[in-house]
Amino acid sequence: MSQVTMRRIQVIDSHTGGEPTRVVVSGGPDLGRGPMSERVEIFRDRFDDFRSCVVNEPRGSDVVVGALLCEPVNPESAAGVIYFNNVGYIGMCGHGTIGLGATLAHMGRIGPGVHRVETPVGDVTMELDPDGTVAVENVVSRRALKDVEVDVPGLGRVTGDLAWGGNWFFLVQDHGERLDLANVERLTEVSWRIRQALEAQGVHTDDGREIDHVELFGPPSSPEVADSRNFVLCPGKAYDRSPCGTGTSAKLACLVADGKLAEGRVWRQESIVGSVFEGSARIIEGGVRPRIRGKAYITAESTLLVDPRDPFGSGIRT
Ligand code: PYC
Repeated sequence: MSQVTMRRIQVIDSHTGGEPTRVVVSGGPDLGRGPMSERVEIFRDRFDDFRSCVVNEPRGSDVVVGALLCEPVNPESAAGVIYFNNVGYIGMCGHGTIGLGATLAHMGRIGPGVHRVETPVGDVTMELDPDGTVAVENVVSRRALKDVEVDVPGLGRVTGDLAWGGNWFFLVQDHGERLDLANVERLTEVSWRIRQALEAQGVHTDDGREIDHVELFGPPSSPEVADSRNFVLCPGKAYDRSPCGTGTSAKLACLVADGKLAEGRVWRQESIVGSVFEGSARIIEGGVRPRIRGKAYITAESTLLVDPRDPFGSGIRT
């Protein structure tokens, strides 16, 4: 039998509050030396097959968030990173940055302390505690619009806030749904319909793009555990198993804007699977600087192999 040369992609997998992150540590495309905002465009234009190969079936699944580890522009940064999912690229990722911190610690590249990470939407920091907990200081987050009304077929009028937390979110409090893991199919359907209605009714981000994350809120499983529980629908229709770092950042921005959360006070956000992030916000010009704290666990170190003859070498795109 003739020998074929396989492409080899080294990855380290982790999960943060149940949500997986797959960090590509070697074997990724060369995106040059520009800022991450430029490199993500090169990634999108020229290497999108690589994205799909790493996170989509048969090597991944709809739930996996990929993180391409990059050489940073500033040598004082710990890393540059570009996050991606089953359908495209996301600006920042909170659970992913907590996973990245755990991964870099696992690789022996960082120790306890504060480390800067460059992302396509700006620099963030991650503070690694000796016990492995990571606190992410996210990009400036803000509420763009309050009480936006949208008519959702089959649901009626839904009211929500539009906020940026490193990704764009539509945050809904009064939806009448049960936020329970047994109800995720219904929650997925409801959130998807809300997203489609936003698009159909021309509710966009302030630079005219589609709002691609929908977040539903409800009471926590217990007031001892958290202040609120959420269900977050991601752009490719998978739901976030974690409380979503960027979604929690958007929530913090709304709470502070409404005078419901004081600067520095801890907000405990529970996810639909029961994991909790601790968040707090510092008020700065243009919004708040959120701090999101959580813990990730390493689940695998592996080498993805891509046979050039494999018809699904670029993953199955949905
Ligand atoms: O934790 O920010 C987050 C996130 C975004 C998409 C999935 N998780």
